[in-house]
Amino acid sequence: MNDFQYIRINIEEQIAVIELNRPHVLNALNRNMVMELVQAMEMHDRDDDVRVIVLTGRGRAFAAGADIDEMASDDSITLELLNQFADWDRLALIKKPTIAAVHGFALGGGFELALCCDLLFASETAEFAFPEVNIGVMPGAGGTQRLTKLIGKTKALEWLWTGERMSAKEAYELGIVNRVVAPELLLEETMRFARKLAKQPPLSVRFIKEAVHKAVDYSIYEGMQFERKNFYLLFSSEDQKEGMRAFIEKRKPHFQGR
Ligand code: CO8
Repeated sequence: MNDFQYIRINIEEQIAVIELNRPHVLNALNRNMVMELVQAMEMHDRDDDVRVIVLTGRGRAFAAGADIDEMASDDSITLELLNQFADWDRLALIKKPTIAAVHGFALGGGFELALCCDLLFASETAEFAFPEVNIGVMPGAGGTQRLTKLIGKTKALEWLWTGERMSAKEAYELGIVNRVVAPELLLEETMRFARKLAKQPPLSVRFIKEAVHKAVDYSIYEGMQFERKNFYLLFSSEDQKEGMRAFIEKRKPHFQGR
């Protein structure tokens, strides 16, 4: 079960709890971690003994985004050929209910991952943001589409343009988060809800999910193809190189708009 390098899995009472497990880099999402996560999710999706999947992060963050060290020297063509977002597309096809239990940072790709889940439970200390703009890029795994569908165009643009952090309370008020709970109760409360969901008729739960997602996501695929090209394009810019280099060198970036 735990043959994975970057995630840990625990199954109890028909609930699979998947934990992102790179705490030394705040669970920064490298490509292998995402591949493992997709494999694990699909495995549990097909397992009759699992009814709900909970996703959480080990250490002090849920996930601080894509692994900047891994992608800093990428260019547009490498990204197009890698086609990493095909893995993310598979996450959106999971049929069983998924719940993100978020504490600490959920930034960039980490926020996108939380938004891929059906429900989001947050600790009072959770902080959400799309800081990609600060390193000269933009979300690439559905962020512009999913956030906009959830909170509307004007609010989404503000968060995406500024890259500012959103508290758990703000995320709750915007309708992004289902529950905000004390940090020490996050997993307990999430599991309590997951157990309730696991007792519901699985087929009804499955078909309700499918129908609701159709209503929300009808044209998301087209939107994400568009987003992806723009994400790749930014890797041709000097500002992307400068933004990521500055992060790694722990200094302020100097952007020139090219
Ligand atoms: N990538 C790589 N390493 C990271 C990342 C990251 N995203 N985030 C944190 N780390 C590392 C740090 O480099 C540091 O390592 P070390 O100890 O070796 O120096 C360690 O984690 C701890 O981080 P800090 O010392 O910086 O901890 P602080 O508490 O001071 O700060 C922050 C925490 C605010 C989260 C800070 O680390 C930060 O700003 N991180 C980057 C956040 C960010 O910009 N995320 C967006 C990345 S871009 C993105 O997600 C694009 C999505 C595209 C699609 C998704 C594909 C997977």
